[in-house]
Amino acid sequence: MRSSSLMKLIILYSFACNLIWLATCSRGPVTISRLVSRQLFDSIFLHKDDAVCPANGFYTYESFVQASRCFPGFGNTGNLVTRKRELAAFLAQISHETTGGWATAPDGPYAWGLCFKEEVNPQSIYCDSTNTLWPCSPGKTYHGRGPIQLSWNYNYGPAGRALGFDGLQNPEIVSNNSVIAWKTALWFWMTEQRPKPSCHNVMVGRYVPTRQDIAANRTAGFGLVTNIINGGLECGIPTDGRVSDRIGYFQRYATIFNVDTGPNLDCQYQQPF
Ligand SMILES: *[C@@H]1O[C@H](CO)[C@@H](O)[C@H](O)[C@H]1NC(C)=O
Ligand SMILES: CC(=O)N[C@H]1CO[C@H](CO)[C@@H](O)[C@@H]1O
Repeated sequence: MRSSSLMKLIILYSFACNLIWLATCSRGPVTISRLVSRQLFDSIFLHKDDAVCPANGFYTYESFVQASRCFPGFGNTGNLVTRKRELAAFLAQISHETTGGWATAPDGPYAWGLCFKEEVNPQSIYCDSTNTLWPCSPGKTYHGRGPIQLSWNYNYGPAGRALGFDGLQNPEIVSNNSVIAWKTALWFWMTEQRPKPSCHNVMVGRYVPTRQDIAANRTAGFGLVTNIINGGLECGIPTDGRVSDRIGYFQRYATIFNVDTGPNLDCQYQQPF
């Protein structure tokens, strides 16, 4: 068999496996509701459905639970403390990404997660044109959308491929379909994108630093997750306001879940990936 036909066969095979996964995953077990009930969820996101929040009505508890069924390891790996800490870290990072809070906001700055579904005033269309694997579609913009504010063609492309939508031609679906929006956030959280580890593996103690990671001070902890998400802009610099906002959310949620945050909350001494 010529190697190009073999390549096609492999692609077809992985595509078929992915279709099967997609078709069955939405009927997977519901485990996340054991850690976070609707009542607890609502007490975490006190203002997400306020009229002033552009995302009001969008990020429902039901769609979060539904999306989590495709990621059975999420909040379901390790002992109870580890599971709660991972969930608190995830909810904290998406809260910062979508925050509507400010220093003197009602109920404090960290009660305003999930206020936005789309980036306000994007400064670019987030098209990395050097990326030929995931080429941008004309007229489309890959600015932040959804709980994790998925950005860039090289994230929309693979997220869509994994989750069953055309991320390059139809990026808008991430701000139009709540279950897909949650799935993109969980996909980002669970998926290793080398040389970065997955956020999930960092929070459940499965991160194995490489020699480069050790030289760059990339030690496990919430700060490393921040580094994975936006380290290029936020890490390796003295006290960044965005990093402190992420930490503030994490501390509030860790208290709510009654777990400690673990070490290395900050990434100011870490080099970005
Ligand atoms: C690693 O962290 C220490 C402080 O803990 C800092 O002095 C050093 O410059 C850091 N190294 C790198 C490569 O950033
Ligand atoms: C029906 C609906 O919600 N449409 C929205 C889809 O997303 C785009 C932007 O990403 C919005 O402008 C539409 O209003």
